[in-house]
Amino acid sequence: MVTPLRIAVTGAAGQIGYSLLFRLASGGLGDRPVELRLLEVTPALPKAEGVAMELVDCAFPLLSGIDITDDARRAFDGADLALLVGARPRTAEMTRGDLLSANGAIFTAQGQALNDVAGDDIRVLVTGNPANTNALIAQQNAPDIPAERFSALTRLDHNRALAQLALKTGTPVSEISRMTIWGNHSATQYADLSHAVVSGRPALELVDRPWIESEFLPTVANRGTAIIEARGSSSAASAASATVDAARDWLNGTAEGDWTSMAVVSDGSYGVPEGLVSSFPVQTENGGWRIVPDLEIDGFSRARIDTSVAELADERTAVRKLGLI
Ligand code: NAX
Repeated sequence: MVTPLRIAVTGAAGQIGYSLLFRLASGGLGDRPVELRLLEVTPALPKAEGVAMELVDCAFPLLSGIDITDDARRAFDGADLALLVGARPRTAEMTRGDLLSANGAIFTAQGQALNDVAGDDIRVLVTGNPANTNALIAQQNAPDIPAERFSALTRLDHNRALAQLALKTGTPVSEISRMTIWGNHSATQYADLSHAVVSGRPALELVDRPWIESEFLPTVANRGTAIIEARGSSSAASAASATVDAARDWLNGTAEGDWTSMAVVSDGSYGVPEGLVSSFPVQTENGGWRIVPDLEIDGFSRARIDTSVAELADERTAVRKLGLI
């Protein structure tokens, strides 16, 4: 019998959880059975129970078990994959420092619990915002887990960029490769078309600079806000879908000749200070990843990457000052 993939999902009773869990249980990561551990805060446990009831009612052939808990150590015990979705949202009265501090409390504790009890092959993907810095906090609080096992989600930004380019060029998404998101999962992120290929042709031959600057980049960077305005709540199904895409590619590998975008711990590549969790073009294979080397970065890209990376460096300084790392 195949051992099920043990997946811990935090924030399981939230909006993203409500979409993500069903994708995981229905084969989103492949045909290996899955055991789901739903981690929630105590008041949300009844809601998580309701989600679990619906998961049961789907009679998914690949779903081998569900556990619901408010204890991180129980959820992460022996886990192969931890999808850290639950986070403290920013409310109107909160400063940026308050937000980092509230999330710091969550991600220090979860990093320590992962360090103590997760499986040897654990991979940790952080979706909860501020995703890059939350991933940094968790990673720094899990000194026994190799740093390359931590990543933050920029796949939603990557998918948004693919979709906008597909719409503009009238090309199926499947015909587009080598899209890159650099930097932070925030409005400073940079969706780089310089290396993107559309049906075998460089994307830059098909779209012009004014479109990139005045439509493409702002649309991708501000898409989350546009969705909140239209829907009345933040992206959920697309965020869940991107989380599944990111986990699947991490575990199973990117397509030959292509790459994806993942925020990973920098080794200093492309001038991104070592240790920051920043988005890069990344190829994955056998559960590992490497930053695509030697891409040419022009002045336009350089300035935008630097702005986003500077924001990440500021966030790192802030969480250091708060004693979170
Ligand atoms: P919801 O508020 O619907 O759900 C969050 C859930 O997390 C709640 O049920 C809450 O009880 C739970 N939670 C809070 N603290 C927890 C803890 N310590 N342990 C376990 N569970 C905990 O938010 P949702 O819309 O699901 O979004 C979740 C997170 O994803 C937010 O931080 C959001 O900002 C972030 N996003 C990240 C995206 C990305 O691309 N990286 C895009 C979508 C989304 O904005």
